[in-house]
Amino acid sequence: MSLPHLHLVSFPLCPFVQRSVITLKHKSIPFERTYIDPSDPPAWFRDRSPTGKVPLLIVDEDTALFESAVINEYLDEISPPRLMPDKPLGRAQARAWIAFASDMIMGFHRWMTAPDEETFRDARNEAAKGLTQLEQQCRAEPFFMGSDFTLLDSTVAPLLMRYDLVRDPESPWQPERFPNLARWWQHVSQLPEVRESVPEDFRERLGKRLSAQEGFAGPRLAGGLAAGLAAGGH
Ligand SMILES: N[C@@H](CCC(=O)N[C@@H](CS)C(=O)NCC(=O)O)C(=O)O
Repeated sequence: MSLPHLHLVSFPLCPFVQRSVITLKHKSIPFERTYIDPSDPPAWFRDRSPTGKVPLLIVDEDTALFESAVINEYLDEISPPRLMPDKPLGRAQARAWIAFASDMIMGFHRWMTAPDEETFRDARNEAAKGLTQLEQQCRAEPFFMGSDFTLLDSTVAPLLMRYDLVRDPESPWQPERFPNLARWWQHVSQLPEVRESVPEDFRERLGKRLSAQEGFAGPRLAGGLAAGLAAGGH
């Protein structure tokens, strides 16, 4: 089957873009990529995007798709084999947990950008609750839902990559508390499609973003990221 021309409009730090990149790379689907700054988007992007958000996938220079979960299902449908369970109930479960992981990305963002200590602690507690629920679902055999890579793996990887990088003594991500997720991440973080799903200077960009943030969380988390860098950890 011949594939359409795919143009992914991206932002280097965006976890939603990253999940589409992981799917594209996992399936070895060729694509063109343009980076924009969604906080100061070019006019052509404003014209084409109904939400003003990335990712935007322009198919055959004609149709613009938005919402990363929808983009991922489209990519999956046009390039077999499918990265979703065979049975309707399994697919419904995968979609539900994909939506759950999207909320957790927003939760990570609330924690990372908390303006004061109280918001930081509240966001931390909420995120820890979400991680506990993900932990109960994660089979890590070696993939999230079992022996096969699914769109849920593409979706959760950007979240864990960020928690793994942004270290803090009070981080909701404490690997020893979440052994399934930790085992899963140890495996999935080594996959080329995950390693190559962000720009090479991703940490530095994240560090700059945190340092530039005003309020409680930014400077504190930037310090943790720098310490991880100095120790050669990730
Ligand atoms: N639900 C959307 C979320 C996408 C999203 O929030 N993207 C951010 C960048 S990570 C964005 O473009 N923000 C610009 C804005 O909100 O104006 C999806 O899954 O695609």
